[in-house]
Amino acid sequence: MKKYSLYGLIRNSFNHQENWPRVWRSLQPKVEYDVIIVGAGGHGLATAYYLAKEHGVTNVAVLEKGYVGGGSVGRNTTIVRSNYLWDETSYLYEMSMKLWEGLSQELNFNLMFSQRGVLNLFHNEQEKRDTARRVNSNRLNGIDAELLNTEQVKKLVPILNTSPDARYPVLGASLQRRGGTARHDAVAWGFARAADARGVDIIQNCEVTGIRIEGGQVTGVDTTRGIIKARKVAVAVAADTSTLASMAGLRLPIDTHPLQALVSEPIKPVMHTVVMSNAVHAYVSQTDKGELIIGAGIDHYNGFGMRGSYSIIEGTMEAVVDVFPIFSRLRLLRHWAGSVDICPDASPIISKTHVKGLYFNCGWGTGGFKATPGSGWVYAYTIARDQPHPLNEPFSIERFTTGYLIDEHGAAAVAH
Ligand code: FAD
Ligand code: PYC
Repeated sequence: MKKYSLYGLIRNSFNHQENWPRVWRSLQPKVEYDVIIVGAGGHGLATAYYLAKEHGVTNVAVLEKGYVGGGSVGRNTTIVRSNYLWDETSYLYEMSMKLWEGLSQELNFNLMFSQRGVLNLFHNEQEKRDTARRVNSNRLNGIDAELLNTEQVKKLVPILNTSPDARYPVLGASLQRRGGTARHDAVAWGFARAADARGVDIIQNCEVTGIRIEGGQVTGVDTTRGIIKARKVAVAVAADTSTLASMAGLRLPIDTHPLQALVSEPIKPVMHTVVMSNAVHAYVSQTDKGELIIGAGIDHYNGFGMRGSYSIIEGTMEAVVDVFPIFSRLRLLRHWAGSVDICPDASPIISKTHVKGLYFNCGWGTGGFKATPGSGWVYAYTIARDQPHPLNEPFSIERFTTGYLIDEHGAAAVAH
């Protein structure tokens, strides 16, 4: 296994300029590529990296309308887990988890992946039955999962309000010990640097405004920096995918919503695992700097801006303070929103389309960060071979006509 060098670690942590890939200078796009990836978020960059590494496809451009890491990959609450309900989703996220477990070494970039455990609380009898079902399903699929009672949860997170009189009484939780967090922007930078080192061009400030198709075959894209030709175009824009789909005459069953989060001022360590609660509409962990990072449920109206409504955050704060009373004295440091595409079954699309050479990876909703390496790996396979890997075959666009939906609303663990 590749080992860190002390020099490499120091270089990574100080982010020296010479350590950055060509992406940080202004790269001019070539006239033609084998593959164009639209969107330099986590998924687009991971796809480029695995295309180069696993399939030897290096004449690749990743086109980004803004800057690397400016989308949801740099806005999420960094929770990584693989405790989904259905087999198809469990296999995909567990494969991603296995990639996470070796990713800092593989990319030689400290992703600060921390398997501190993820608790999913339940607050009533029905939630308890649903959680037990998911824990059993995980174990049958070889994924670590435990069902804890109130006392066991309290032992892990002493600051939790476990009074039976609480507004949201904690009856127990599922625990995935291998779950945890990672440094989100490092994931974008790590994949960007590794893809760049293998010859991929990452081009910022280059918005795709049209998809060129001739005789049912993709021939390239229109961009704000001119036409760029390619026989394969792979979309990974994560938000407002419908606009990209409409450029190719496709209609996707996707809704785009704001999703908000915030961090508190930093305090000494008070919680050592991630705590999520669907009912409370919140998920909380503590960063290495000491900030509490708290996320909300989705805003219910559609929205494409990187902003959400105050009432959502207000509701989340009210609930969080009920569950963690000591947080009531903390001050808010920063608050932001991202924009997420959601499919009707809360599962993603990783698929070929009716247009030859055109692929879509989207609909990750509130949960695509944890999928970043796995999604990139299977998407690269699909693009390179022009056929899905068995792991992403169930996630094709066709499922919305066959009716073979994979409903993961419960395990999404974020209020929808
Ligand atoms: P992005 O980083 O959004 O990448 C897409 C890129 O495409 C963007 O940079 C965008 O600028 C670019 N783009 C768009 N249109 C064009 C165009 N026309 N031309 C060129 N470029 C274009 N998931 C988890 O698993 N765990 C979590 O804890 C978690 N928490 C979240 C909290 C919040 C507040 C939010 C907003 C999301 C959260 N998510 C979480 C979801 C996760 O962040 C997303 O599912 C995932 O990051 C999406 O994939 P991406 O990284 O490729 O997206
Ligand atoms: O999917 O685990 C998740 C998640 C946590 C916060 C937002 N999404």
